[in-house]
Amino acid sequence: MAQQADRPSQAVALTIAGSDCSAGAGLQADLKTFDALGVFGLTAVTCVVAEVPGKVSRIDGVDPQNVRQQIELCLAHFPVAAIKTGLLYSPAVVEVVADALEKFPRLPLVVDPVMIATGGDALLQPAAVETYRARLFPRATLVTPNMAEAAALTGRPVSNLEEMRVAGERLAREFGTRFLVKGGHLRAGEATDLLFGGTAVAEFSAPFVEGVSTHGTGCTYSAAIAARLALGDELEEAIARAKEFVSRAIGRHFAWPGSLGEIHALNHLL
Ligand code: PXL
Repeated sequence: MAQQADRPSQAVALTIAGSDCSAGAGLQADLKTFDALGVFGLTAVTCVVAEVPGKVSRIDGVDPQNVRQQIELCLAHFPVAAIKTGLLYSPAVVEVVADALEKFPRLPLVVDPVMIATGGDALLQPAAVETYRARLFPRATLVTPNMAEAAALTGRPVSNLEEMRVAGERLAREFGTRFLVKGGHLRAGEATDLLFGGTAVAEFSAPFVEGVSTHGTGCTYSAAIAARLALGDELEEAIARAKEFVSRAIGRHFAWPGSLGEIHALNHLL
């Protein structure tokens, strides 16, 4: 059926994530990213975080049964073409996410295993890591740990490209899933990420931008990958375009004078 010009159709993506009141990370970053990439974003809220960049002051979980219903309603009523998960907060939420997705085994799923805020505050209940391993990693299309998360998942230090390689290969093998280990600033002037679990390791690099508070970079990156998957990209193409998008969002970040120094936010506007 032809679309009417005044009723355009749009690809739909769902983020299952926490709320960041400062709106640089969490589901707010995901929605801004979906918008910027031309994808209609749905949200299932897992927890509400009172925070500003560098300081988490409180987290309250949403009832897991409510999270389940948010996901089930979204999936029953919208043509969701890709999903990303961000902060899932507790083992019970990880369980209901895995349960709710069982009926949709082919839906592309990007799992950003958010554990710790950029400023160092804990976000995920530690017991949830086991649930991720048992229920969500094997189901994921792609898992996107940063170096700290890759270290937590393997129990070994991950602080250079060689250690990223060892960790990524091990994780991809253990779960039979693609893993994108995000390197941040390792090589002079470059931010390099490595993708495992395919026929060869793929590398994604972009210029490193100095001196920017990068709160929300991981959220934005995984949301952009999910958006591009919803638009029909193959995985490596989706990652390459998402990397470009994040780099631009960092490069053209906003800055405001604040009482404790300058405050920054990624710029998701095209
Ligand atoms: O950037 C990680 C992250 C993810 N999700 C929520 C957050 C944060 C960071 O602070 O608050 C809700």
